[in-house]
Amino acid sequence: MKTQIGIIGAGPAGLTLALWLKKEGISSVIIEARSRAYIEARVRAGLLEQNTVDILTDLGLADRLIKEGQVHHGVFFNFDGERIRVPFGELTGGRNISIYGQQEVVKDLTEAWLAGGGEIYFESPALAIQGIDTENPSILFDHQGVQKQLDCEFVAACDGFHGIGRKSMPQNSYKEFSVTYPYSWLGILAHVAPSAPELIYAYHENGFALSSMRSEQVSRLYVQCEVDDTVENWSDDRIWEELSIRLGTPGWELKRGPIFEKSITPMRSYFIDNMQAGTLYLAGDAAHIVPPTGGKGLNLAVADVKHLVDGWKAYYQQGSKLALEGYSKQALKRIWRAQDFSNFMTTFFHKQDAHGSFTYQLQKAKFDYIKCSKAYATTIAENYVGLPFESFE
Ligand code: RFL
Ligand code: PHB
Repeated sequence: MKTQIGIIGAGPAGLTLALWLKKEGISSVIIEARSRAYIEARVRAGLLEQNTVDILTDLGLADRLIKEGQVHHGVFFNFDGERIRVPFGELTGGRNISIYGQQEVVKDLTEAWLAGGGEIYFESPALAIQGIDTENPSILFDHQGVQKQLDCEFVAACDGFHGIGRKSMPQNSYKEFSVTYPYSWLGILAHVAPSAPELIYAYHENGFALSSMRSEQVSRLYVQCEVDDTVENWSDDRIWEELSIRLGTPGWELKRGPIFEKSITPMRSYFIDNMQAGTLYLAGDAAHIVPPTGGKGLNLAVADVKHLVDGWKAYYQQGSKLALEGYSKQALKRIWRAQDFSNFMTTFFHKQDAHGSFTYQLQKAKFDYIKCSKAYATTIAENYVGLPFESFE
C-alpha cells in the first residue's frame, strides 16, 4: 500500500486534512483505531469558530452544518447571579460562532470521504511509525489481526492526545508544557430545549456551570466537579439542582428534561513546542490540549490542518519546502494564543479558592471590567470567535 500522506486518526483533524488534501490533488489514506460507529457517537465539542465554519464551507462540507447548526452572535456571562452579554457582531466586525456537535462534524466528514472513494481503515490501530528520518516513512498497523504497512512520503499524526504520533517524535526534539487544573467537568446531554438562546458561562459560589445546546430539543450542560468525582456521585436531581443554582439569575428558569449522557472530563493544558520531525507532522490534540472552557480544541485542530495543507500544497505544487518547514512555528502562534485564552476563561469562571478570597476578588474585578470597558469586552470577543488567519501571518 502506498500513498502520499499517511494519516493516523479519523477525528476532526485527520478527516479535514484528508478531504482538503484531496481537493488539492494530494493523495492520502486514513488509519483509525476505532469503528465508524464509535467515532460518530463520541460526544465532545460543540462550539465552532468562524474560521472552522468558513473552511468547512469552502471545502463543500458544511451543507448540514449550515442547515442544522445555530449561529450565535453573542454569549452570556454570569457572576454571582448577575448576567451580562458580550455581543460579537459589533465588537468583532461581524464574526460569530456556530453550535454544531463534533460527532455531527465527524459524521459529515466521514460520509464525504467515503462518498468520494476515500480510503480509510477502521478498527485498525497504528502500531508504529517507521523511517521518519527518511523520505519513505511508513505506518505499521493492525487490520483484523493482520499486520499491514502503509508506505508514504509524509506521516500526519492526527491521533489525539493518547495516540502514537507524539510518542514517535525524538524526545530531544521538543519541550513539553503541562498544567492540570484542580477540578473537572461533569457534562450532560438532555432531551430538553435550551433555557437561553446563547451559551451561559457562570461563576457561582458553588462552582462553575455552562449552559450550551445541540439543537432546539437537546441541551448540553456542564458543572464544575472534583477531580476524583464519579458520575455515580451525581444523580439527575443533584445535577439539575446545581445547574439551576449556579446558572440562576432573577426571573430566569432552567428547563429540565431526561438526561441521556453523563461523563466527566479532566481539565488540562498541555502542549509541545515542536510539531514536526523529519517526515512526521502532528496536528490537533496529538500535539496540544486546552481546557474546554474556551471552546478551542477542535478549532485549533482545524487551524493546524490549514497550515499543513498550505505546506504540502507549496511542496507538491511549487516544489517549495519553506511553508512545510515553518509549520510548527506558524501553528504555534495560534496555539499559544488559545492556551492563554483557554486559561483565562478557565481561571475566570471556576471556583479556585474560597468565595470572597483575593482570587475571587480578581475574578469579580474582571467581570466588572467587561461591564465598563468596550476594549476589554472586545479582547474577549475576538478571542472567543477566533482570530482571523491574517492576524498570525
Ligand atoms: P481526536 O478527536 O481525539 O481524534 C483522534 C483520532 O485518532 C484515533 N487514534 C488512533 N487511530 C489509529 N491508531 C492509533 N494508534 C490511534 N490513536 C488514536 C482516535 O480513535 C480518534 O478517532 O483528535 P483531533 O482530530 O485532534 O480533534 C480534537 C478535538 O476532538 C478536541 O480538541 C475537542 O473535542 C475539544 N473540545 C472542544 N473543542 C472545541 O473546539 N470546541 C468545544 O466546544 C469543545 N468542547 C472539547 C469540548 C472536548 C471535550 N472533552 C470530552 C475532552 C468539550 C469536551 C467535554
Ligand atoms: C459545548 O457545547 O459542548 C461547549 C461549548 C462551549 C465550551 C465548551 C463546550 O466552551
